[in-house]
Amino acid sequence: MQAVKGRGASPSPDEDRRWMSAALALGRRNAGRAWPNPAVGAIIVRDDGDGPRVVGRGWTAPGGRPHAETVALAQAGALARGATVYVSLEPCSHVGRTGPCSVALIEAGVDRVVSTLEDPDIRVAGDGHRMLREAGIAVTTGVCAAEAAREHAGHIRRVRDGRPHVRLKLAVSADGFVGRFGERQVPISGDAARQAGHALRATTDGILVGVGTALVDDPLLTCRLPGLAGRSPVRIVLDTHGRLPVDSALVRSAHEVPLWVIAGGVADPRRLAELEATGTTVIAAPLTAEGRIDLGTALVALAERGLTTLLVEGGPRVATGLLEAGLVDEIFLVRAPDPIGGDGVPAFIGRSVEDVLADPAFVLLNDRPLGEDRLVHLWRKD
Ligand code: AOF
Ligand code: ZN
Repeated sequence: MQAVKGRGASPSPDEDRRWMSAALALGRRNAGRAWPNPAVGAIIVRDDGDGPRVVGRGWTAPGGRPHAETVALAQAGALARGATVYVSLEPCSHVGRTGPCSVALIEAGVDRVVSTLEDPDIRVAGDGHRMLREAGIAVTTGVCAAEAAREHAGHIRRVRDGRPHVRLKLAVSADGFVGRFGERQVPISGDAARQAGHALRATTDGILVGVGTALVDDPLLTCRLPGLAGRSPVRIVLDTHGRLPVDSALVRSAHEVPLWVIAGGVADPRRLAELEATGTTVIAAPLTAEGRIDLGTALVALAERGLTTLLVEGGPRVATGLLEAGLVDEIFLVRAPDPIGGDGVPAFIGRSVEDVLADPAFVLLNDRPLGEDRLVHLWRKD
């Protein structure tokens, strides 16, 4: 049977899923730096009767523009006419910093659009799919929807709940400790886990620690994988009293990698001005009745500044506080084989690691070896 030129045989649901997996993988390329936008991927495929071929690929650019579809369409040029476009999130329908992707797809004369989920952004929310259908384009949605919901969890959380998707990452010794009291940066996990941790930094918008961790560890919180140094997330310190020293590794690098300090109204304004003079952004946050920064409000402030995903790397008080407030969406727990013994710092306050692992709010996605350690990956149910 002769296939219609430019259209070919209709792909099977399996083929659709394979192309969509490719689109999702393209979108992942800019995870961690497309914020405030979702990191979307698009792939344009045409079949002139001799099998499918890719004529355009795109992914959301750093800072969120141009959108994935625009990039892929520009690459495909006239070859987009009659082709199928796989896009990892509903194409936008609003006039933003440029015209809507749905209009660009219609004008390019594509035949079919395959997408995953509706974009929860109220400016889109189904309108993109509707516009395409009204223009006579065949639209298939729901392909790889579960994968897309994970991929775009940050965007979805920010749009729906006004806060970033929170990833809690911690490395615990066999006896449940994350460090030793009074000691700086005690090595717990091995090299493979360290590299995976840095890869996670590269693909998350922001990284947060409490000032206690910043004071004890004097961390840099950048991504230090070869070739990925430019992928460091925004570094954020929760610092109620404005105690972060100006000669800390974080502040000294504030001109190279953004540093935001969230301080309470009790902090000395002169200290905060000193921090600002170093290029650090100071964000004022209200305090709770106990005199601590309200974590929920702090997360809202970060989402307002555009962050869609946040990696939390310590310490125990911040981790426990976020868990208790139901503000943790994903947990990466690296379990090392050796005990620390002696005066270890427990991972959580008033809760054991086993207790957190058994928390019914989470499902276990994965528990696998990672070098000499194990990586346990949990995901919040709702
Ligand atoms: C797409 N393709 O690659 C992305 C989309 O500020 P703007 O104008 O860039 O619009 C941002 C919104 O666009 C964002 O909230 C989300 O709804 C959508 N992101 N849409 O068609 C893309 N990144
Ligand atoms: Zn768009």
